Amino acid sequence: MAFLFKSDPTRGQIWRAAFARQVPEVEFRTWPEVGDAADIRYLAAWTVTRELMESLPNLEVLFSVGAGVDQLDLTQVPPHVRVVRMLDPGLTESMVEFVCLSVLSLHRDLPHYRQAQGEQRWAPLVPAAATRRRVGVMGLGNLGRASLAALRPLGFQLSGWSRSGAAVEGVRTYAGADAMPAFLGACDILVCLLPLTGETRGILCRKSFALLPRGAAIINVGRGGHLVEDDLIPALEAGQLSAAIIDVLNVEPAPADHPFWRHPRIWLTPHVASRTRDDSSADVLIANIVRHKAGLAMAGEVDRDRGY
Ligand code: NDP
Ligand code: OXD
Repeated sequence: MAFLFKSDPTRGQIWRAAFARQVPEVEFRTWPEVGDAADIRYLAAWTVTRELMESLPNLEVLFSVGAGVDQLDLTQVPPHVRVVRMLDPGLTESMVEFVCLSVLSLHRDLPHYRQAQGEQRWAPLVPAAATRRRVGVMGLGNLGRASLAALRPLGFQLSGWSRSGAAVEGVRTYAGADAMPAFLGACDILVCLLPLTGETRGILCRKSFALLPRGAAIINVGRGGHLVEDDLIPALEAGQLSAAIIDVLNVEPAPADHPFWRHPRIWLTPHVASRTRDDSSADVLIANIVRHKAGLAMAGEVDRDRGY
């Protein structure tokens, strides 16, 4: 029985050592050194191709090395292969930091001060109380909930939107498409932490911006495909939005002529809100292999029909 690793080589060394310590009976192989492909039961990758899938006749579980799975193109993955996303506590910790940093930056008007500094203007604003600032998170999964829990002690008015609208302590929750206008209407700062699916693609667009209070700000730490990029600058220029922190784009890295690079009200970061941590993720993945071998449910298994 073998595990095939197709990701960053440094991470591979750390995972290999963890496998040797914790599950020595599972042989660790690193792509493209597949060996006898019939041995491979488990694969961990960021992306896969049809050729790779067809070359692994006994594959049982595909582990995403990230929290998202949209990049895997599940149409190339045979239906019997189970797909599991990464629930790494280290990744969650980094996302929480980034969301708090971004919300606080917008709350305390840092895009305004960066722009004013560039123009040598001393332009103080009266800071709003956090208790008067409404922060809404789209996506109440692992990352959305953890981010809300960290924002809560700061005093913000918190709301969250998801398909089911499941309760979150200290957060006003909204369920499904019908509740989206009411949710958006009460967000001064909107954070997107949705998975990218057929239903969520393009959810940040002219229409949803119009439902936000005038002057709201957005943070997209989900996927580039959530944002209709052509709609962002017009919304900023019209004053409907005041600022945007954009960590993910449709095409990464951003091409040199991408208009977001130079817009004073857009802060662009290179898909760094979070990342799977090499050490903590090994333990999570190995725990899932142990569970799978014992016939138990794995943490983070994806519902392939839902797409997340
Ligand atoms: P989860 O799968 O745990 O949570 C997804 C949430 O989105 C759930 O609350 C779900 O609702 C909700 N949702 C899904 N579809 C819809 C829909 N159509 N309408 C309303 N709500 C919906 O995901 P994670 O929290 O682990 O991760 C979220 C995303 O963050 C990842 O998919 C990835 O794209 C992104 N990410 C970005 C990173 C970065 O560096 N920028 C790093 C890591 C992840 P319900 O609860 O009802 O099922
Ligand atoms: C992820 C990511 O999905 O890094 O983990 O974007």
